[in-house]
Amino acid sequence: MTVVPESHRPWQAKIEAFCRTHIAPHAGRMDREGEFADEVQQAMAAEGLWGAVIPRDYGGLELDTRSYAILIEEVGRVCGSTCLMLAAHCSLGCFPIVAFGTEEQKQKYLPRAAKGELVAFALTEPEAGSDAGATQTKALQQGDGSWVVQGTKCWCTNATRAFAHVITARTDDSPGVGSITCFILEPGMDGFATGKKEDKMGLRGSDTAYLHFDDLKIGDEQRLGDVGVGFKQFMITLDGGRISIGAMALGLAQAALDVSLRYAVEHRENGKPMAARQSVAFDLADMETQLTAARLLVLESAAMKDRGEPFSKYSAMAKLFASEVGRFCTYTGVGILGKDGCSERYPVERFYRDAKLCEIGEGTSEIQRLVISRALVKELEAL
Ligand code: COS
Repeated sequence: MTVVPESHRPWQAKIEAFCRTHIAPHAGRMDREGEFADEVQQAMAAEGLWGAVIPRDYGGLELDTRSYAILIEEVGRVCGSTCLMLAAHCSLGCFPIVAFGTEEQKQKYLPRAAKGELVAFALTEPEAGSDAGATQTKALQQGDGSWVVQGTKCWCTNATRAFAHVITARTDDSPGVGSITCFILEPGMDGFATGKKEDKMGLRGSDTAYLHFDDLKIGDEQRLGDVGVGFKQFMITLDGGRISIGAMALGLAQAALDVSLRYAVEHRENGKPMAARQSVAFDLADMETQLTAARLLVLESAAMKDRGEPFSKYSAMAKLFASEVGRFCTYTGVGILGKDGCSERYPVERFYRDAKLCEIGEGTSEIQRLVISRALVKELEAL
């Protein structure tokens, strides 16, 4: 049984089967080689999955947020690297264009994104990580209305594969968050360069690299939203993105439980299945309990988003809790498998390496605690 609502179970079953057939066979190789597989990108494109959050008018699936979270969880259950690239494309790349783009920008970028050409989101910089307001990339407007962009972004997911990048830059010299504006850049533009690729501990098949902008000149039509509202736009974007990182952590946690349970039932010690040993049985029980609680939080924050209710605190709680559950379940899974847990014969060590990154990307656990506690204080002040 599952806490996934009955209405969403056929979708879950369909995606589970797709992932087993088209993604799982490539997951170990992508991790070992540190390279995303073209055939996975193409199979997902044929299924329309890159268009998950794009409206139907632009060729997307226009999924409700619970269906999207289920999609992300199921992809995460077989491959964290593919999952991160899908989540970054949908929640961070496509969402801001859907939410803040002009009709021309939507027509230009969304149909291609829905067909499986990737979109990236470049926010983090060498000196602006958790303090996202410290952005140093600059965009200076010229007399003819065009902009010249100068700066460096790092830890950008989909960096080398994307055909469009949503970026943030400071558009005047004032230090506050009110001088940050979003733009859409394309890799073919003069002055755009992809830099060093990250060699990561986990999610190794995902495409993460630096981006450099050197006197990159763009027209004003590449500006995404009004001047000076970029910080708020990406805070809203990250609110939604955190649901997907929570869902991804669920997928990795569920994958660890799947492997551990089967192992504990099939492997015998002193003539009895390992699952009969109380310490292993209790570990399995804790994994299932924590996983179910985290799934309820992820699904409820997704439902709140769809109902149009304020969900920022809930998505932060979902991301915080699910990513810690992801670490717990994958760590515990490695322990249940023991020596086999440390071997690449079983994927649980990959799930463990992948899960740790869910506690860091799209806002560390400390940032989620900041968002949650600030929301609590605001709620009290509003009484
Ligand atoms: N939705 C809409 N607006 C928001 C918002 C949200 N979720 N969160 C903040 N804002 C607004 C605030 O209302 C404030 O507006 P006013 O100046 O009009 O009052 C403005 O944004 C600044 O907010 P705040 O003062 O809270 O900003 P801080 O600099 O203190 O930063 C944190 C807040 C730490 C939460 C933010 O920097 C953050 O989320 N950092 C993590 C970034 C991150 O996740 N990076 C990983 C990226 S992975 S691609």
